[in-house]
Amino acid sequence: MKKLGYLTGFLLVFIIIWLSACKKTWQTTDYLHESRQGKEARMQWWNEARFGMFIHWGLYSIPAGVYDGKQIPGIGEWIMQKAPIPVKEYEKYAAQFNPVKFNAGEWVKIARDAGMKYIVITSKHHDGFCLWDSKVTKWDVMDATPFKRDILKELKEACDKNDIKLCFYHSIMDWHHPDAQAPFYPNYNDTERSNPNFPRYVNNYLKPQLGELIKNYGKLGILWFDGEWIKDWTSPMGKDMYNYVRSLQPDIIINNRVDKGRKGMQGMNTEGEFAGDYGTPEQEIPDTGLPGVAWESCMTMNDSWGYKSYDSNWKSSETLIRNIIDITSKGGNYLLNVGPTSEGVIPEASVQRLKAIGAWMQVNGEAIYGTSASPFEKPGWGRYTQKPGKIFAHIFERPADGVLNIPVPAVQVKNVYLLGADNESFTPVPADEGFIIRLPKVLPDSIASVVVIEYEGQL
Ligand code: FHN
Repeated sequence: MKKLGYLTGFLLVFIIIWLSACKKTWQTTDYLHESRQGKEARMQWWNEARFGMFIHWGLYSIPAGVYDGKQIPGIGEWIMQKAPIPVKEYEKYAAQFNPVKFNAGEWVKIARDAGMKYIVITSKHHDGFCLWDSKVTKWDVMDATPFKRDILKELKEACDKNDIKLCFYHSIMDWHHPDAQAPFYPNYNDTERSNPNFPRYVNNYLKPQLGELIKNYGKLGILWFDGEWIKDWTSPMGKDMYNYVRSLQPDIIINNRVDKGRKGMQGMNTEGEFAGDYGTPEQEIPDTGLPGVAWESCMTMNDSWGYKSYDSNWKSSETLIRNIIDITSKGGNYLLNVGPTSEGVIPEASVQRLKAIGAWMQVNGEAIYGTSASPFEKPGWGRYTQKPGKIFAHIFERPADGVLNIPVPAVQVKNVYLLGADNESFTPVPADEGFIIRLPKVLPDSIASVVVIEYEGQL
């Protein structure tokens, strides 16, 4: 009798434990309704980072904008669509992909020395080619190319050694998969047609591949979705995908292109409830930031994301540095792109610009990292950024008379000094609006010099 009692008791305990374990499995957390504090904590590193590297790399770096002897207009990574190239033809590039000069450590060092705090690389772009060893396809670098190295794995190891967050760009649209857009050739980007097998692509391919990326490469910073504009991708799919990815890495950040809320290249979410942690303006900088709205402007250095051999329309280092300042002054992040060659080399023109940015950030980085949007109107001579107790005045054009009028009440000012000039300090002279200082004739940096105003109290 006693034995029966023990057995019953044991069974009861086992059933309770088993049910609670099942509840955890069945219970799909709804990450879409996270508290403001929870989201702020999760995005703290991102809000402090302010500056990241975008890398568009894949088979499209082989044609590099040329097909059948002709220069194909448009962005390099769209050559399959723009030429157009049939899937079987495009697959031939895989046998040529052998980027023997690829060195993840060198790429990460270039990003780190430029002052970039995260790297977003195309794990899979619209052509469907995978830069990692995927178990659900042979259309990947391990099976389809002579290179046979897991690029994402090597990059993750290099990022971990350099305190850089590795993030993955992943295209929902897929021009190679028969259940996605491949059958739409010659217009893979047809936004009107549907593939009846698309749900099979999502459940048996897209989600399992994302599972591989999220589970097999350690802690990631961002899942940067793209290609969400296709007809077959729906908002419920986007919300489910958001929850799925967060269920595997609850702290990961996901951009707003996972759902259908993005307003085109302007990138911010339309009204209504759409998944995604931040807006994604593309090739543009919003006129003003939006209080309480996280956003990141992504931009090329020339005109193409993927490498194009003849695209030499490079933005100047001055433009790129002032873009960082302008974006930061509006409370955004800057995701600046490089398009490596088919040999695995970041173009020298990009490297030179990133070195110039790094030199500026070395002196002035405190006026960018961890700052938030300016509390003041944009001044004619430059921009403002801020941290608690500090205003950073970024001077693009020195006023002819050398007089700078800063709208911080003189009584609150504790210290005013110039970065990059042995912190040369100034005596603030009270003025109608705040105070004025007289700048030296020559400023430390012709692109942007920063005056720091330390103050007490609230503005
Ligand atoms: O079609 C892509 C394009 O190739 C590139 O990846 C950019 C980068 O954000 N996103 C899409 C265009 O909006």
